[in-house]
Amino acid sequence: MTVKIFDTPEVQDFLNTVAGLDQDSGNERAKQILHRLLSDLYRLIDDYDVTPEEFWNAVSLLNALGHGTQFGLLAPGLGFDHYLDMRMDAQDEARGLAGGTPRTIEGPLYVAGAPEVHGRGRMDDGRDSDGETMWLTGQVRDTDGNPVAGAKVEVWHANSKGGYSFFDPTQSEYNLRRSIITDSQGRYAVRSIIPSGYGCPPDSPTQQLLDLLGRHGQRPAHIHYFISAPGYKHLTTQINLAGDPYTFDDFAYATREELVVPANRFEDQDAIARRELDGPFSEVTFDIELARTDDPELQHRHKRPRAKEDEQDQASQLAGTAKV
Ligand code: MBD
Ligand code: FE
Repeated sequence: MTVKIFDTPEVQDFLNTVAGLDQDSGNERAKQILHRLLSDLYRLIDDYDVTPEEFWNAVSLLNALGHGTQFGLLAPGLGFDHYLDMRMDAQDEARGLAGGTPRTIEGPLYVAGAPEVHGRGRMDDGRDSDGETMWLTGQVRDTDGNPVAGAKVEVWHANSKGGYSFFDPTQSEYNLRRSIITDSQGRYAVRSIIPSGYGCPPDSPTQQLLDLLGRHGQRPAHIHYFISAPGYKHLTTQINLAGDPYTFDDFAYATREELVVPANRFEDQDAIARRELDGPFSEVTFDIELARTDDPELQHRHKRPRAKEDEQDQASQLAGTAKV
C-alpha cells in the first residue's frame, strides 16, 4: 500500500532537527545544503515507495564506494565533473574570460610532485614493452598567438594497460607523469608511450551502478594536462586520441571536439633513425592557447584533495618557497 508522509508537519519538523537547524553550533552552509539534500532524498523515498531492502542495498553500495578511489571514479561517470566544467564555462563567459583552449575534467588520478623537466624530457621508465613510443609536442601561446615561455605544462597519462602510476603499484614512481617548463619559444616535447584507454574494474561498485544504468565504464586513450603561467588563466584539460572506439563515447564525458588529436604513426627507417629509435613511433601534437587574467585566484588550479598535494605544500613551505 502506498502512503505519502513527506508533507506532514512531523516529517518537516524531523528534517529540521536532523539537519541541526535548531542548533546554535555547526556550519550554516552545511546545514542548509544537508537540509536540502535530505529533503530531496526523503521525498524521493516517499514518491518512489523505496523499500527498506532497496534502501539498505544503496547503503551497501555507498559503503563499497568508500574504498579506494571508487567515489572519485563514479563522480565523472555520473557527469558531476563535466557538470562543474559546464558551470565554470558559463562563469568564464559571464566574466568575459572565455577563449583559449577549452577545459575538460581533471579526473581522480593526478599525483602532485612529478619530476620537472625544461623544454624536453622523457616520461616513461622504458619498462612497458607493449607501449609504442610517442613523441608528445606542442606550443603554449596566448590568445593573440604569442608564445608563452616558461609556462608549466603538467602531463599525466596511463600505460599500455590503462593503469596510472601510484594507483597501479606495478609501475615505478611518477612513471608517465612530468612537469614540463616551456622553452623560449613556448614549446614542450616529451618522449613517452601511447596510452591505452581506461576501463572501470568490472567487479567495482562503480561498474555495478553503471550496469544498472545499462552503461559501459570505458574511457578512450587520453592524456591529462594542467597548464599555468603568471598572468594567464590556469587550464585543466585533456586530449583524446582520435580513432579510439570510445573517443566520442567516454563514460566520463570529457571529450570535446577541439581536444581530439590524432597520433601520427611513422614507420619509415629515416624517420626512425632521425629520432634515434629502433622501431615505429607516433607523434602527437597539442598546441595550447591560454586566456589572460590578472586575477591571481584564476591563475592556479582550484583546491581539491589530491594525492601527495599536502606533502608538496608542506615541503615547499619548509623550503621557504612560494606555495603554488
Ligand atoms: C581516468 O583515467 C580518468 O581520467 C577519469 C576521469 C576516470 C577514470 C579514469
Ligand atoms: Fe585519465
